[in-house]
Amino acid sequence: MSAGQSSLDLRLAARVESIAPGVSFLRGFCDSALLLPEINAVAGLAPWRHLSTRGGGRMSVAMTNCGPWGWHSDTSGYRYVDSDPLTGKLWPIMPAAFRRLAANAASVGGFAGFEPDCCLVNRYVIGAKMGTHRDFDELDLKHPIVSVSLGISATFLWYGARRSNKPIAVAVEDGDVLVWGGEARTGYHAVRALQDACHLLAGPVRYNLTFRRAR
Ligand code: MD6
Ligand code: FE
Repeated sequence: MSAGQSSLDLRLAARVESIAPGVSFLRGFCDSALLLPEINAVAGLAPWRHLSTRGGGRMSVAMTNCGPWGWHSDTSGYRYVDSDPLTGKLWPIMPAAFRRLAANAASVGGFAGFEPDCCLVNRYVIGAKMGTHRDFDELDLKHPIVSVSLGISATFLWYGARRSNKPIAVAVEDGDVLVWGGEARTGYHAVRALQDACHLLAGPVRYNLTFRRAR
C-alpha cells in the first residue's frame, strides 16, 4: 500500500475491472435507490423526449439532461445547448449526488478532478437500443466520460477504435459504472436492444447517466 492509499481505495480497486485500455468497469459502485428520485425530479423539469437523428429517425431511447449543458440532436445534427429546446428553460441543476458520483467514479478510473458540466440521462424501455456511435462532440477530449447504469440490465458493446471490430460485450447491471478516457475516449460503442426484465424500483426500465465535460 503506497502512502495515502486507504483501505477504502483498495476495496474499491478490487472491484474495478479493465474492459480495454482506458475503459474501467466499476461493478456495483452506486445505489439506484438514491439516484432514481433525482432522475424523476430532473424529468419533472425537463421532460423525457425522443430526439431525432440527423437523418430524421426517431431514437428509441428517451432523453433529458441536467447541468449547465445538455446534449441535443435534431435534423441539423448533434450539439450541446445551454437551455432545453422543449421548454425554453435552462436545464435543471445537476444534483450534488450526481456530481459527487461522477467525480468519485472518474477518480477510481484514473481521472482525478473530473467536474462534469453535462449529465445526459437516457431512458430505455424493453426493446430500446443505442446504435454504434462514438462521443466526440465535446471541446476537450482529455476529460473522461462516466456512464452509470440503473434499473434493468443491458448488454453494452465496446468496439474500440474501429466500428468494424468484433465488440466486447459487457453486461451492465443496476449500480454499475463505466469510466473511459485517454486512448479509449473516442472508441465506438453501442447498447443492444433491452430484453424483458423488471427492476424492483425502476420497473421494466433502464436508466443511464452519461457525465461529460462539454466545454
Ligand atoms: C448507455 N452509453 O449506456 C449509452 N457513451 O445507455 C453511451 O453511449 C456511452 O456508456 C459514452 C461513454 C459511455 C457510455
Ligand atoms: Fe456514447
